[in-house]
Amino acid sequence: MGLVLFIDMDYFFAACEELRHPELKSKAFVVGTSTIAKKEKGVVQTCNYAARKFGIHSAMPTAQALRLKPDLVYLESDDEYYSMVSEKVMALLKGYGFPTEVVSIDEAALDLGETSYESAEELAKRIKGKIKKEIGLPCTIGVSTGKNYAKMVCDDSKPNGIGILKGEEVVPYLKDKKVEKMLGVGRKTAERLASMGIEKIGEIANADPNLLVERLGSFGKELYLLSKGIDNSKVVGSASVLSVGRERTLEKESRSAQDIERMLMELSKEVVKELGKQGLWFKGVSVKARYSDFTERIKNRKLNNHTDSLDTLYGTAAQLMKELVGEKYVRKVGVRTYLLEKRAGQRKIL
Ligand code: TTP
Ligand code: MG
Repeated sequence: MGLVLFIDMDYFFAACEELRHPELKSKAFVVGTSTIAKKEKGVVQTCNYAARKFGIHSAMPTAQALRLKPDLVYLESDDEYYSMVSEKVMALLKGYGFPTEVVSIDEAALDLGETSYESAEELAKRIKGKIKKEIGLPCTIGVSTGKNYAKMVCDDSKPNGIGILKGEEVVPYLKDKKVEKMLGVGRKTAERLASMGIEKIGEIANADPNLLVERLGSFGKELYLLSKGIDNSKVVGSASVLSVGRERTLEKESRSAQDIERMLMELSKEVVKELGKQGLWFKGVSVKARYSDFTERIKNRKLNNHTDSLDTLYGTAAQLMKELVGEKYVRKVGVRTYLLEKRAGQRKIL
């Protein structure tokens, strides 16, 4: 049986804070994006379990959290630090050698391939132990026949747990769950389903698949299959190469858009060719200008989707470069792609 292991760090930002401030462990505290002076204006990003006991949770206005627990400790979010800890966790996970998808800052999915539930559970225990020992953080792991199911059983096993959901248990397990529990079902989809009289996942399984497609497009089909225990989602292993780029000195220093754009096209073509060779596509574009006084400036843009299109790369690079070309003469230009992923085929739906 092909199995997926899904891991989600427990109360992640707050756990990172406890790691560097152990004295916080005994106190109820929240992490939020506002400064301490304006804490009442923001929302809670996350909080430790001591605060959760008072009903405080992610996305709650901080002002409300303070009403529930007046002596609540407030910490301002430190994204850079959490990203650094996240990178350590992800590197540890990738070290096991399975295709590994970094799903978010504190979640990842590992494609274990054909294996038994016993070996998967054994592995889950080892991973959990290693993250605790080497990084010092708690996590929860779910194992099932697909990414969606593994994530759901992971959520249900929180905190500090391991949950195994076997293939034959999936359908009964889903039956009475709210549709929102399914990955990708947000408020809008939930509302559309509600208008069809569907609130539980088991009701999706009994609905007319054609009607689901009519109302929800191809996601309707996917949901229908998921509700029947068929999870076609793939674990998309992230690329080991972090970026692919090219840079080159202009024949003559220039501030003419035409000269620079010609070079951008040349570089973009080379980058797309290299990406093609490695079977990658990109979501981030970055350009660099080095000026005649040897100073440099870089501009980045994140696209909405991954792509391998030369037009998109060149078009984005040219737009970004416009912001860098002005008074100063440019000597050298660079085009770089990042947020790379192995190119996926069309998402497979039966
Ligand atoms: P989650 O994994 O959803 O939450 P968590 O790790 O804090 O708690 P749990 O033990 O239930 O997994 O999110 C990961 C981090 O993302 C979380 O620590 C803070 C951040 N986050 C926000 O900034 N805003 C939000 O609304 C949520 C839900 C999370
Ligand atoms: Mg988490």
